[in-house]
Amino acid sequence: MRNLLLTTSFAIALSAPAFAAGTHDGGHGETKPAAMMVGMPGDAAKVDRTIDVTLLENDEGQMLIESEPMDIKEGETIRFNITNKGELEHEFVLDTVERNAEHKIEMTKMDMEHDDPNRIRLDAGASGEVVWTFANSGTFEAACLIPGHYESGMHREVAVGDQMAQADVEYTSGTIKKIDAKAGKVTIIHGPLVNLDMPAMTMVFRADEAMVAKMAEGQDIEFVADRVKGKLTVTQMK
Ligand SMILES: [Cu+2]
Repeated sequence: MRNLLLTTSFAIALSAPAFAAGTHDGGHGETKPAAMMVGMPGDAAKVDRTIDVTLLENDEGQMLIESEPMDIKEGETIRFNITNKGELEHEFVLDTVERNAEHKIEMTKMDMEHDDPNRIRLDAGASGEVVWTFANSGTFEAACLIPGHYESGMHREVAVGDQMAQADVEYTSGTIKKIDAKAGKVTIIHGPLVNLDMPAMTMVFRADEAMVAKMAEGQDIEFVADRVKGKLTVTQMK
């Protein structure tokens, strides 16, 4: 028995992240690191931008985490504005794919309601927020770890880093349909926007004054668009 106990606590110690220098919370006896790979709790007064997130089930039996692509710059503090529009309880957890997988297994053994800053649990119709600072670049995950939900589709990639910006920017062809110089908006009929994970369509983009000055309605362009302060914006054009 004594041996078994020792082995168990040894296994728990091993599974904790190497940099777990952090605080202890009552929870389920696990050491909670102050700083996780995915980052740390953000300062609500220093939010860089807000990402709206919807948790829901659909008629096809899928459960989804819907939002704009979670492409985040290293060091950015994001307010995830989360609404459960489903009929079931859901949660939103930010972590590494590996740790989510571990916690998912724990959740199948016991449906634990955690109170950690990287996660929130919402009743049907409820909304809430998670403010998080992404300190490290890498690929992380937003997920619902309630048994069965992850498998039904409740996970979404969170890409942190400027790998995308530094990679060869891919220009997309488009035709300018309409310009609203005053509002700083242009409507572009465009091909697929790979970096934004968007198919070909006609869409309104923001463009600054200098960019608008180079544009004319009916003009065929090659351009790059990205999210700037949450708005789709033409950042480069040729
Ligand atoms: Cu769920």
